[in-house]
Amino acid sequence: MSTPTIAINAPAHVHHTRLLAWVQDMANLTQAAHVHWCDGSQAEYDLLCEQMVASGTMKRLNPSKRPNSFLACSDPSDVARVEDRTFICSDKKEDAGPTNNWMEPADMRATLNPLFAGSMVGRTLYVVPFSMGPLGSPIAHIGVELSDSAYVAVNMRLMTRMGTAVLDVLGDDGAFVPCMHTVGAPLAAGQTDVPWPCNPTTKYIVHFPKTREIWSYGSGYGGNALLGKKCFALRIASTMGQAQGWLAEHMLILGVTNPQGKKYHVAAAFPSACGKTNFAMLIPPTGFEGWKVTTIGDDIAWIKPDEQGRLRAINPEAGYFGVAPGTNMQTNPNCMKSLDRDAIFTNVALTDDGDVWWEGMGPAPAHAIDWQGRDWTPAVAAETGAKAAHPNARFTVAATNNPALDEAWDDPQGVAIDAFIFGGRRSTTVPLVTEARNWTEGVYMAATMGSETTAAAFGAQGVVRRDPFAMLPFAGYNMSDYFQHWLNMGERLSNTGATLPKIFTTNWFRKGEDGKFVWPGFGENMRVLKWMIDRIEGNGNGVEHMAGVTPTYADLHWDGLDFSAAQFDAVTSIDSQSWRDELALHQELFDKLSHNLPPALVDTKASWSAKL
Ligand code: O2Y
Ligand code: MN
Repeated sequence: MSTPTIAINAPAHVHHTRLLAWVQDMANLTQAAHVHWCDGSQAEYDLLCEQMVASGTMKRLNPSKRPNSFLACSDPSDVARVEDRTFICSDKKEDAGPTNNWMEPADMRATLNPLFAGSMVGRTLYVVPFSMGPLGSPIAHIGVELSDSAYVAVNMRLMTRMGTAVLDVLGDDGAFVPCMHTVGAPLAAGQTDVPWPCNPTTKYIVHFPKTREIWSYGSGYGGNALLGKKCFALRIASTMGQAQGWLAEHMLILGVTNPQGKKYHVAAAFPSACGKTNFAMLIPPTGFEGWKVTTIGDDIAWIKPDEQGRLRAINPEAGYFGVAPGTNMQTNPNCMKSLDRDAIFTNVALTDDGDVWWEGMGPAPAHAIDWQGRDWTPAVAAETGAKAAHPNARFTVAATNNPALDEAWDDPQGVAIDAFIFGGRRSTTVPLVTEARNWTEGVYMAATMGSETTAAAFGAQGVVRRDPFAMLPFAGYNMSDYFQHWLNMGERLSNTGATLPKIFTTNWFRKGEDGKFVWPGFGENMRVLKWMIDRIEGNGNGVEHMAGVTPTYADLHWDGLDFSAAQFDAVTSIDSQSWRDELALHQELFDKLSHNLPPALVDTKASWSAKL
């Protein structure tokens, strides 16, 4: 049965035949009531926010406390990325690998087509053209998201370069990644909408790497719906990087300038809950007068070799979608200042004076409305454990609000990377910082990095969950092939004679016998960063051990911090039995990833083992 043709209202200046045909096909498939092409203007943003305030999706916060800011609260069934509903539909199952959900592409299309058919009845389809990376940058790529969520449209304006200028760069025939999104909640005639439409039972986040398409059904939240972020910038982009010889990584990028004015750039991968945004916005502590840390990106890096073989990185995003709980003026002052205005908060609490609050922000208000719209008081919380904010509550804010934004954050050429850092969360075994002796050893360290689970997240506390390169949920192809791609990149670049970035691992989370963290973390991580720079400059010392090079107490700069040699030993010592156990766990990972596992990694493990 044929469906009515929907008027797509394309702007007169759009002559991109494939884009127009795709928008027409998708409008017909979803039977959207209206089609709106986003121009990315402030006026459009303001209007969409006003409409969402009127419909109950968002509340405007008190303008005298937090100008031009809003609170959205999601359906309780729609609060985080859904990894078990995320699929990589490569032609062959082994190309998705054992760490991804897979379905045969034709079967997945047969599943999705009836779900998307009529899915936007009664809703507006927003056409959201966006650039991941500075407009026109040789490292950037373009996507177009079609979504029936105004919340997605306004968040995409904060998180990406979005609107008419992107269509201009796309021209009549430019390449774009089609990103199809519906909340999966069509509105029948006369049916009243809910504040957060979504499909409470059916969700699919689907990637087709061969055709570079994304299809997302049923969720309006975060990484499930803002398709430029994890879906495009990591899963699809990692497959593009593999094919084209570049890297799409789950990494922050920061600049660090020493008192002499020399600047370095570091890209760092940390799994969730390891302080990634805090590190990206670090403020050098007492004892580091004259040092400056600036943010290029807080979550994702696209890294391509330039003509000299140097790796140059851009942040493909233009904003931050950070975790609110735990963010405060001590843990991350730059982030808090970024949120003073022009922010969208999702699933935090609303205070009686029209501001926001979350656990770990500062003193609790006497009363608030929690993220589910219920009364919340500290007494209720003490009695029932009720949280005012959801633990995965988020803020969305443009990067330009960050007082520590790097002057090169929008440079189309990107910044030259001097070092990669891979960090895990381990209470034992892994030292505060270790430098890899060569690229292959660095790839091994990154491939085997792990974090201890927290009870809230995974049911069992203290179990080490391997998260290679912090990419476990984000690699768009087989993880062993991804390791090989990193090894190939290293070989290719060293063949050009270029100096490869150094590779380090960090672990800020070693605990003492009292069960408390020993390393103070936050701004004090600057001491570790300085040691890395000393090593890059060839004037930093360290001791070699079975797993790389780690500084001695004397090798770090201690001005301004009272930290004893015994405490330092507690965060850097190598315990042979713990490392034997650790290497046995690496073997478990390698057994799981045995298909195409690079032999160079097996050899590195053997060489570490032989040194024990
Ligand atoms: O739960 C979500 O949808 C967001 S997950 C996220 C958001 C920003 C940065 N990183 C992440 C992540 O899971 O790594
Ligand atoms: Mn992330």
